[in-house]
Amino acid sequence: MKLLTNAAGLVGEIEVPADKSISHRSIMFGALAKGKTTIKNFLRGEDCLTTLKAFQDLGVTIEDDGETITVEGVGFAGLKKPADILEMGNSGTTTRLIMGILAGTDFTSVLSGDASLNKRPMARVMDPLNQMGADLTGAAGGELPPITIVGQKKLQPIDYLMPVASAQVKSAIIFAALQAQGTSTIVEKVASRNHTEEMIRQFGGTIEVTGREIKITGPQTFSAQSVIVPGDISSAAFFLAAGLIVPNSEVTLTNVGINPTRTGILEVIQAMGGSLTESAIDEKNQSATLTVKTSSLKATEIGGAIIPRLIDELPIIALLATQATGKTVIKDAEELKVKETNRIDAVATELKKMGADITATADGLIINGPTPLHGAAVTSYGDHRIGMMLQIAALLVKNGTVELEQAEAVAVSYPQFFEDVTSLNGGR
Ligand code: SPQ
Repeated sequence: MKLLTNAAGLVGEIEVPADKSISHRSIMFGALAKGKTTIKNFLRGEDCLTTLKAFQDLGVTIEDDGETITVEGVGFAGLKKPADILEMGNSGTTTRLIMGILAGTDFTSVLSGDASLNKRPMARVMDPLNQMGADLTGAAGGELPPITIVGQKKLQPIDYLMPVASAQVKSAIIFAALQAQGTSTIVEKVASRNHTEEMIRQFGGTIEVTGREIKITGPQTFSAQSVIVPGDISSAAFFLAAGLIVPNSEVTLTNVGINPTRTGILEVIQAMGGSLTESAIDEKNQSATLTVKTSSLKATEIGGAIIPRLIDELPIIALLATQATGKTVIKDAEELKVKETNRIDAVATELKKMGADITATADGLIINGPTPLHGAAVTSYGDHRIGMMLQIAALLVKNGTVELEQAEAVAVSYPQFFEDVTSLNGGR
């Protein structure tokens, strides 16, 4: 696909799509609750539709009237053995969280995804769930999907010190702990997004969180809720960046989720000297309107505890750094290597093709800026976030064209992304 280049300025207001992490979890908690859960502003991106379909395959009635999703909850015990392999598509979140749910069933299920998903590490989830008494095995006895889950109705509680900072691993263990008899303690390596913990409370369950320590006593039951999903800060990130680096821009993004476990990018923008204002802050729904203007940016250092709070934004933050004055260092981000693609290598390789001064390191990136970007033939590697980052990079290209391979990957989290780029660019 030929990308939009040489933007004159992005101006206007958009509402970014619904939060992907919360949309996945709203289907899961809706299915596990007793009663009828309604979900408004559900993200109809490919990954969340994968979760929706998987729970239908597990015997849950889920209907979409185009506006509201209705989930007829069946409780943990009401899930039914699927007739076939459960298709996980490109979605790590669906795969890992559902492993924790299926660990406590009385049937066997098999999870398999696309070529990218089937290369992503699963031992991080299989190991603790096996310690709790379930029986999970990967392809050829290893840790890669297809994963076979032999459920165990009588799961044991666990005391688990997490070796990786991961909300998906944490959530999978939490889902299993909710079904176990007794109290489980999970200690996070570094605090990660807490949507699962928040939804347990929203659906009437109990969970104790003290710093990085989480205590859950099972078994628990949930009651149906009305969920309104806020906008996704990870999707907003592309237009926050575009508004800062495309000349003559002023972009306003409404209803953006600002859960503090997700807002690392806002701190980075401030540290880089970007013009960012927050308004219409809604404390209850954890959302706000964010406005950015073209700014002259300075380099920064990003590492340590902030990393899980901006892990999915690092590709677009790397692009910001190519336009900032000085040397930006991103470290402690080795988890980027096991996302939809190796995002450290993908970002460095593709931005280098466009003229950036960027080097991949073992746990991050080093970027010297500012550098003008030029036309090139680039690829998303089938990774939505790499594809969207490259379209924002292309907006800066004055001469030449940018041809993006596998542009369709953006539909995983942001189906109308290219339309929103065009509309903010005055329809051009
Ligand atoms: O679902 P998937 O494919 O893993 O999605 C990604 C993304 O960029 O959209 C990661 F590739 O987001 C993850 C995120 O990186 C979503 C997520 C969640 O909803 O719990 C948590 C993070 O992953 P992890 O492995 O750090 O827990």
